[in-house]
Amino acid sequence: TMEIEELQQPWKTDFYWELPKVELHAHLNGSISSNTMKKLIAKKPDLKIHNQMTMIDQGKKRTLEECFQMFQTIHQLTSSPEDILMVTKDVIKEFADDGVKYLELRSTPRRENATGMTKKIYVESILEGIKQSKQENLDIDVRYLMAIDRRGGPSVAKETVKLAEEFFHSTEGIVLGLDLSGDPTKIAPKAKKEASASPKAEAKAKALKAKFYVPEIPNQNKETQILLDLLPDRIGHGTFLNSCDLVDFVRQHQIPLELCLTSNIKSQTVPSYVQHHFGFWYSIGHPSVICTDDKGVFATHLSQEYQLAAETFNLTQSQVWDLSYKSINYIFASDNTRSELRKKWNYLKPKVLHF
Ligand code: 6MZ
Repeated sequence: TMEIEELQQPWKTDFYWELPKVELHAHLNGSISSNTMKKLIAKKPDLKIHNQMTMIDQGKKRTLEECFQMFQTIHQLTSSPEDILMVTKDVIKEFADDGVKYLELRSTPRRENATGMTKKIYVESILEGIKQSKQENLDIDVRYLMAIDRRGGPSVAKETVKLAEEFFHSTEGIVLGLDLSGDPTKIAPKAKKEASASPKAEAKAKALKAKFYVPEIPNQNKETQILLDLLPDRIGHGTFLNSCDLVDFVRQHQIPLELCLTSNIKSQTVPSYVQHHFGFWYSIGHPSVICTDDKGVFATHLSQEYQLAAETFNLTQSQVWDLSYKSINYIFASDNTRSELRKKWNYLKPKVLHF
């Protein structure tokens, strides 16, 4: 069966798979593979959910709104602490199998009344999954970013910051920071400002690194600037950094971008691979990290994203290597972890780069 599996996984053939990689933008519930999804669906047949409702096949597209509906469907399938534990372990294993050596997994703490899962239990289940994966000696270092869904507004944002702080102190660097995500169309501008301002300000005070999405929808330059003024440590997508002022600001502050090609194309925030803004940011040498966003929903792998970027923008193997090596600069973990990763990359370099 190994042979068949290899054949069905063409991205596993080569360089892109062997390339050691860093994944900095992956939502847990969007990263569930179809294998794991089958297990979840089998546990809850009454929901009548099938695989096609939770992923977007090759060549298919959806609107961003439809993508957010898919997350609601997926959340119905991951409603218990056991589900979250299984999903966390499977996702980590899959990233490790794809050559990812360092992973910052992000996820929104969720309460589910039906199963009695609290936000705290949710977080603990993820941390348990990370711990168990570590005990299995997988060659991957996993950290957790606590996500704030924009829809919740300021009160949920504050609650999440508090929760993050609790775990920040007790997990010795596993909980690294915050992320502002969720549907960018679903929150009033004022609430959005407060939601984004409060965690950043509080987190800064508490020496937590905080990170934020910039809205993925157009014509929100003013709000984008409000978010940028908080000086996020990294920016997810950057899809609509579409005015000179915004671009200048991001360049001036050298804020690294997490770029997710397939996600943007399948959710139609970018019309095609060649038109993806990776081309622009890469050409000016701006700190850019290739990421998957939701490898399950968008049916991709990090190695495949590297391959797509390389083939679309004509990168050589050594340019691809440098892209991956530089992404180590932008992780939220300590300098110590950074130098461990660099050592690993340098050790692997002659084995991976064939000239
Ligand atoms: C914005 C996104 C996203 O947190 O339940 N999420 N937010 N833009 C995107 N681009 C497609 N993809 C995923 O994972 C699912 C959640 O991640 C966020 C949404 O809030 C979604 O509900 P967790 O593990």
